[in-house]
Amino acid sequence: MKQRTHDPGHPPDAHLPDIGETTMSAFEMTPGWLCFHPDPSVPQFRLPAGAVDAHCHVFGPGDRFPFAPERKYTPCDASKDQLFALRDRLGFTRNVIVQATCHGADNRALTDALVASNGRARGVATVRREITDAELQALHAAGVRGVRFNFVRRLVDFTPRETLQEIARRIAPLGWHVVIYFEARDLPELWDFFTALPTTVVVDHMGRPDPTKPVDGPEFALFVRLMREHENVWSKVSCPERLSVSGPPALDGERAAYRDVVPFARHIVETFPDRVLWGTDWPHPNLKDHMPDDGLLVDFIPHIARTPELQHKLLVDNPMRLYWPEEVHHGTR
Ligand code: 0GY
Repeated sequence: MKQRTHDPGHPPDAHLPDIGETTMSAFEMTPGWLCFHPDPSVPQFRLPAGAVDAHCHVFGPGDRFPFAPERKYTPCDASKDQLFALRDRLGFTRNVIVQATCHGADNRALTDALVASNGRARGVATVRREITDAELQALHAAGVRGVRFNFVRRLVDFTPRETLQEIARRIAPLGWHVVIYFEARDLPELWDFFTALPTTVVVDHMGRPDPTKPVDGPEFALFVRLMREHENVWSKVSCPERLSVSGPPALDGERAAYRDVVPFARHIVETFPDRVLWGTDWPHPNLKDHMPDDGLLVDFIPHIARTPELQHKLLVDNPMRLYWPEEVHHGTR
C-alpha cells in the first residue's frame, strides 16, 4: 500500500529537486508497507549552513542491491538519488547514512551511496565478526565511520555480546564509533555492555522513550543517567514520528507535530548540547500509521533546540566533529 499525501499549503518549488515516487521494486514489499512522502514541503525553519541529516537510510534499489535473506521486512526502494534530492529540498548539506537491517551486513547499497555523494555523506555499517581488516579499510575509504549494533527484537536476530565486543575492539583503532538501537525497557539489562564499549557510543532515538510516561520518571531518568555518567555516550534526538502516541502527525501543514515527544528531546538537547545529533530517518522504515512530510519534520527542530546556538551544535558542530573531524580541525567547513 502506498500513501500519497500531499500538503496543499506547500506546493513543491519548481526549482527544487523532485524526490519522486518509489520505483517498482524487484522484491515484493511487506504487506501494508508505507512508502516515503513523494513530495515533502520546503521547511519554514531555515537550517543553518552546513547542516547534517545524521540519520537516514537507502533501500536498494532491489534489482542492484538485493535485500538480505535474513531481513524482517521488505521495504520499497529508496535510492541514493532520491535521498540526495531530499537533502537538497530540505536544505541539508550532508547526510549520515545508516545501514538498515533489511540489507543485513551487505553494505553495498550504503557504500555505493557514500561514494556517489562526493564526500557529502558518511556511513554507519553493519559488520560481522568474520570481516577482514582489508574489508574494514575499504569501508573506511568509502566513508564509513561507525558500526551499528541493533537490539530491537522485531528487527534482528540475537548476536552474542562477545561477538559485538570483538567487533567494537576491531573498529576502535579506526576512530569509528558504535551506534546502538534498543527499546527503553531493555536498557537495564544492556547497561553493563553499553558502558564497557571502548568507543564513542551513539544512541538511536533517545533509547525509544515511551512518551506516555513522565519525562522525569524512572525509565527516562535511567537513560539520562547513562548520558550523565558516561561522557562517551551521545544521542540522536530524532524520530518523534516513531515515538509519538498522541501526535498530531507531521502532515497537512501541522507545525506543532508530535508534541508528546518534545519534552524528552528538549531535555536531552538542553542537558547535553554537545552530544546530540538529529536526522530525518528517511525513508522511515516500519511506520504503520502515516508517513510524515519530511519538511514538517524539519520544522519540529526549533521546538526541541530553541536557540540558534543549540541548533548549530545539533545540526552542524556535533555531526561534523563525529563524522568529518578532519574538516573541523583544518577549519575548512
Ligand atoms: C530506524 C528505525 C527502524 C528500522 C531500522 O535498520 C532498520 O531496519 O533502523 C525501526 O523499525 O524502528 O532508525 O530506521
